Amino acid sequence: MQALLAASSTGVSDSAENISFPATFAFGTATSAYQIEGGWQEGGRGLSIWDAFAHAPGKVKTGETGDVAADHYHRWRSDVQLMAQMRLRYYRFSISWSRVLPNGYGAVNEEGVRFYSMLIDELIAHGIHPVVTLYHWDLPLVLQVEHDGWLSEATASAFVQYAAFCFARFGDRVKHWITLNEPAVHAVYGHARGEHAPGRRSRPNREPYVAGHHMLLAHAYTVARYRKEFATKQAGLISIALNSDWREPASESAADVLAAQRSMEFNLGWFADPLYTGDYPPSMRSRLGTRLPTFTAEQRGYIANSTDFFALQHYASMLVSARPESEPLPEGSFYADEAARYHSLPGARKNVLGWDVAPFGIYRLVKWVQRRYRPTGGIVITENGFPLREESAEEARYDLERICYLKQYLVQLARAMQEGVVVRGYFVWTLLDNFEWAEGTAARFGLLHVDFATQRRSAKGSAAFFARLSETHSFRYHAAECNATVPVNAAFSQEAMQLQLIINRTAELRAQSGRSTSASVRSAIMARASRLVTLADMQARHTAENGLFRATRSWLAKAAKMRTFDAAAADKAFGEPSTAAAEPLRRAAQDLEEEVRQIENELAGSLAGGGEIGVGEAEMAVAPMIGEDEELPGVVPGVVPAEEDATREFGRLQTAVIEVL
Ligand code: GBH
Repeated sequence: MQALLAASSTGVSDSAENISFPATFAFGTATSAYQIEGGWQEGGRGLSIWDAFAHAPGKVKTGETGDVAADHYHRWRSDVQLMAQMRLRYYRFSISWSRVLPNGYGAVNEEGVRFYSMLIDELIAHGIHPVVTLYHWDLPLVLQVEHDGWLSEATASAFVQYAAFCFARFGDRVKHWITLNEPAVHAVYGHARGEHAPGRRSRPNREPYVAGHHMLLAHAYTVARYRKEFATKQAGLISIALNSDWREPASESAADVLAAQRSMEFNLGWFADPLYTGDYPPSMRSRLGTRLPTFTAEQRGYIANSTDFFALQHYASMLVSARPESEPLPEGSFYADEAARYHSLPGARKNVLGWDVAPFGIYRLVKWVQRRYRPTGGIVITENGFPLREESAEEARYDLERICYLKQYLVQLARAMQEGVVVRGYFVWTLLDNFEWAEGTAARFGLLHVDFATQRRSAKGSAAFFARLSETHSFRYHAAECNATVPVNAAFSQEAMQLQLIINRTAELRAQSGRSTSASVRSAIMARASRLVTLADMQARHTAENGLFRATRSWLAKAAKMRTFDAAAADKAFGEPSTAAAEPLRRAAQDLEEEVRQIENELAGSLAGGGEIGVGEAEMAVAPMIGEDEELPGVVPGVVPAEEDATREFGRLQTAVIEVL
């Protein structure tokens, strides 16, 4: 009996994997100016829309501002030292536009230029490549006040001038540029939801599209300028960073599949389609009509092919279903046009900001990007990371959840790369705890913990992990360390097959001998049946964790079916001997005929003697046939037809087992 049940651990693979990345793969960390610098009124810096927004009461949940943030403005030298100690080779940071050009355009603040120039030199001196974002949401306040910010084309022209200025002053040393950070998030959170600067929300289904349009134009003209005046001499690459949550269809219905696709197009395609095709996705054009601005032919020429690589940022995933006509959103809501409903992912954990952790999401996302855009220069993940509350440095030292998040997302990225998706780099958001926009400093994404009272930095466990990864380009991943599920479908098939054999044999012997099945065989069968319920539930969880929701539904159905294999029914079935019972069993187990014959031979001796069938015999019969490493068929075809069912209950049990195979 023990041995019979012990066999159940076979087929479950739970060994550590070695995940590795090419030697040329770029590992780095990312930050942004307003989130780390502080020094808001120092060194001649002009104000930005985030200064104004954070100082307005009630906008930041904790009441904090970025006035000091992580004080990087004063600590940049030691922060670079920390990066060097972590053996990082790439660092993505942003330039504060208003620190360089306090009024958005015109007068230059040389002190601000010097700050970034020294930072860049310091990075290079430590062997760290600077990757520079020109705009991470901190628009010079003047441009908002005088021109309505991104609602005006004037801001786009100002941006091009500012960018060209940066190329001229820093481009001799900076070889990787990002024009804008997440224009979609900036447009929606800043111009529809009002949760980010500039905090607008009065025309939520119009302004985001106008702002987005001008950001796209700013990007396109900047890239044209870079390519014309700087790229050849400076030999650099340029792109724009786009964020995308992965949107998984809530069901296989055509409506939901289309809704998920539409949702991808309305969020990522909104910016990515123009970059590759020169225009917005047709789905947006048809639903938004004249609310979606248009590009002239000349502008299309500028915007198409305006990236040297695809800078992709990803954090979370969600389920998407079609929004029924009967449940419209209030007229004018930004989300109404998309006609989608978002849901939590079944089986996913939520991070402290309520976002669903789903490593498979990054795999599907990069595949989606690769398929739709085939981006020249490949994909660089310019942000991915995990927030925790980590009050103390001590607590933050054991950020296993973050390490697991990073590992599991990287495992999925490596998997996509193995399948041909071109990914060239990966940047963790973020180097150190900082001002997390409307969340204040409460949500910490850093690899380094920052005590905001003392500004002391301490390494979290994830800093050590990432340092090693950045140096070795590989890590070991073991599902158990992250409490991740492992596939048990092979174990399930194997055990279901064993159970099938035992039942078949039991039935045949019973039919031939006319004796009832022994209690020990019955309980062995019941124990195996309940083990199958557990395995089916485990596999359901595993498939859900991996976004294989159709499989999840079928595993749940299998588990439910196996549950009907209850003791009372078994008693009834096994207690009433009947010759007819053997017939459907044989039909159902056609594939196993050969094996059944073997069992017959092996059991021939005990059969001759008659009597009860002992569990040991059944077990012996099954065990030698199924070696641990043997490949077993997953499916046994055939279902016992009801009309042949002389012993109805037994037939039902039989069906349960066969169907779940
Ligand atoms: C980035 O934006 C920013 O570039 C960066 O400045 C910021 O600090 C960092 O992320 C962390 O927030 O609630 O499940 O619907 C992230 C953009 C958009 C990603 C909303 C998560 C919500 C998923 N985020 N999305 S969900």
